[in-house]
Amino acid sequence: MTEGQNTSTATAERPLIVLCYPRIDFQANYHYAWVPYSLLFIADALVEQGLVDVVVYDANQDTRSWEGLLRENQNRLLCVGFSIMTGGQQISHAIKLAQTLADIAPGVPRVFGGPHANVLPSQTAAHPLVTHVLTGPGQYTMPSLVSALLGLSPIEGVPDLWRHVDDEVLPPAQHLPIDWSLGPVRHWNLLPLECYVRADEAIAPRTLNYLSSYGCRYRCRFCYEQHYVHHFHALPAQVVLADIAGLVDRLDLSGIKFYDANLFMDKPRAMGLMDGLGRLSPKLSWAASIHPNDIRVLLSKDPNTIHRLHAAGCRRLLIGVESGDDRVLREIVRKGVDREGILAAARAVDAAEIIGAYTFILGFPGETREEKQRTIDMAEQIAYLPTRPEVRFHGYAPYPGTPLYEDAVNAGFQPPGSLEGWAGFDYYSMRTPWLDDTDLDVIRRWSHATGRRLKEPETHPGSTHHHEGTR
Ligand code: B12
Repeated sequence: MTEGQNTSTATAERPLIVLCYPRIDFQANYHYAWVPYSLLFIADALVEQGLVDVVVYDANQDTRSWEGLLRENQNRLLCVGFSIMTGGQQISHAIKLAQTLADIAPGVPRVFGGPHANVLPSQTAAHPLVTHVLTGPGQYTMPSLVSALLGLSPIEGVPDLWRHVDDEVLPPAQHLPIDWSLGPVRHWNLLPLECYVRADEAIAPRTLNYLSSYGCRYRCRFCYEQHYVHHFHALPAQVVLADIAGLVDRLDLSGIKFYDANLFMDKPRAMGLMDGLGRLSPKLSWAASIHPNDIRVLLSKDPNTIHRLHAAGCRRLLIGVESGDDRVLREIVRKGVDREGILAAARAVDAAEIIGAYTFILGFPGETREEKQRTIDMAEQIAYLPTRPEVRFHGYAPYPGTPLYEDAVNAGFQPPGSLEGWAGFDYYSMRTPWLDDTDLDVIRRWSHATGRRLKEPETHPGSTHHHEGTR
């Protein structure tokens, strides 16, 4: 990143907010660069509010020194926000960056937010280096905190704010109403977008990621999504299309990877989006996540829908299958679709020549060897479909805030008891009582496998940790 590129009209006297996206390890294993949308939405709202300058620091991409940035601005820093998700060592990197800030400017509030903080706000706020935690969508809560820090409104009025005062964690006095609506980004120049445009071999030479909705109405029991927003919030199709057309123009894009948990949650909206994307000129290639049951629903309405998706530029669909066993799908995961439904969806996607990227999970609490084997058999069946879809296995990792996490804890999983403890929680290296050596071997061999590659004798580059997919 080049200095100044992501600073809103800076003036020496204005207070400054730095929003930091700490590094995620294994980034080197991905072929891609992810726009830190979490912080972009917040920075965008702060620019609109007009009270402060804003800098977004993406530690995955930024070439500036963190210490240098803080020292240079220490006299006007109003607060620094850190985004954290569980895993990928992001929490431990956040703690280090917060320590540097505390050393340079001890009085500047260190505000934490993001998926991990949303789930465990009180434990996060209790960490000695954390002064505030804001849960939920930061574009609605952060401007309110800024106004309070500037003395323009009472701190008690800030929704969903947890404060670490002396040795105590004070819970929020207010909550954000659940019926907030999602607005588009207005200040794309807050990030040097060009550095996030990458080639994706299954999509297009100039591909950028894009987020058009929050949440998912399915209730898969291992997934964090249901914890976060409870409701599904989405930008209208027309807004998304205009926004994407602008980005295509500005960045000469040829591809879009949708970040949405499930782009097809709202079918009429998704179809409107699809038709609009199909009409864009020049034509874009794109990829998205879809729940296998949504493929079933779309096909039941019109068997031609998947072909229409391909005609509209859809090149890859990320599909979470999780298990090939009906009991596991029904009782443990509550996936909302059975094995036959998944196989039918996979065949339809294949017939439309869209690349399916299928993910499977092994090692759910209470899963038997036979059930795991059915999953492996089904993955193989899918991997050898004519288009040779991508198939990956992951070990089940209990993420806090999910219903299955409670089951895992009841069945003997011992979760970390502090933010520091969660810093070491790693999705790739974690072991639970439900993963044995056979499972680990399957996960290793299939971590970046396609039907074709499975025929190869062994280790292709990046086989142990590779985990790319639509993400
Ligand atoms: C892109 C992405 C990634 C990228 C991250 C890079 C990047 N720059 O974003 C990559 C691919 C590296 C990644 C990796 C992983 N990811 Co991921 N990822 C996502 C994804 C698809 C989008 C994230 C996003 O931008 N969301 C949109 C923004 C706007 O939402 P948000 O992050 O929640 O931010 C809002 C609020 O939380 C809040 N907020 C966020 N930060 C802050 C900070 C402050 C100060 C404040 C006040 C508020 C605030 O305000 C934001 C704006 O509204 C999400 C799913 C999703 N659709 O959200 C999963 C998700 C974040 N990932 C998740 C997980 C588990 C992982 C992995 C650990 C495992 C995996 N799934 O691969 C790995 C870990 C890394 C590794 N070892 O490889 C989980 C996190 C669950 C949790 N409890 O933390 C999610 C939610 C998926 C899920 N449903 O389970 N991921």
